[in-house]
Amino acid sequence: MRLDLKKSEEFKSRLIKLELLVGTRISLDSLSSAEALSNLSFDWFFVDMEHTEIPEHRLGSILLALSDKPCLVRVSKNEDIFIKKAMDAGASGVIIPKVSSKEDAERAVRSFKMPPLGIRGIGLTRSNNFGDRLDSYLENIDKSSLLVAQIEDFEGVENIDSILDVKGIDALFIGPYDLSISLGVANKLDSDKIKVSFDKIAKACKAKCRPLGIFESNENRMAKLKNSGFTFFCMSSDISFLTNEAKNNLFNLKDKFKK
Ligand code: 3PY
Ligand code: MG
Repeated sequence: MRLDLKKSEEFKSRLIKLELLVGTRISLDSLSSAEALSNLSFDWFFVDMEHTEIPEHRLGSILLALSDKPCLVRVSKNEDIFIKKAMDAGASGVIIPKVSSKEDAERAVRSFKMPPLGIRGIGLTRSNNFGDRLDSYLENIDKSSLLVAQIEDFEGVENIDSILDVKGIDALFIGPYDLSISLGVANKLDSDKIKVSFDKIAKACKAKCRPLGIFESNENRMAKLKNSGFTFFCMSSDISFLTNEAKNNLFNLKDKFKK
């Protein structure tokens, strides 16, 4: 299949223009479920290589199954090898977990950008149709690829302005669960400490006109977050859609038989 660079360009431009974009998380190592979800009207996919069992060698196939839609791959670690392989496999961009400081952000940029800004090497891979359109890939690389830093600890919140000042960081994405643990309020996502941190991050992003994303599935909470400046959302995940639907059906069925 020919990878369409236009879709990545369009996604980046919509994200930068702070349009509301809703995606979901791909956590299952299943081509069928990825393909089935890609037929729905999600704007993008969060392909999670950090907290899933998807093996590195399956990433290319998962991206192919999702290939009508822009995919941001959350790499398992802020390391050049993972970033390079995700981009080679045809990702529209990468999400880097746990960016806590200016140095972490600079490290990610160095791995993501090609020389002279960084060190990413080029191969004849799916990203450029195995060399067939290498020229246009290289010409359009800045327009069509996204680097997203995940903020998920109190250091990241403290250092938010210096992280945003690192040239090459296109957007931020909050990891609420890790952040809650780091703030000493594990899984208490409604706590004041979390609210204060979200506010600080949202204000910093607004001041610098940068897109801000988060995991959120609840419609009302999403609306509130949108009002405070969040623009892109990762709603639920393949595994949650599966288990929530199973739970509801089972509950309804058992309820009926009780009557
Ligand atoms: C977080 O909430 O920290 C996450 O990264 C969830 O995957
Ligand atoms: Mg996390």
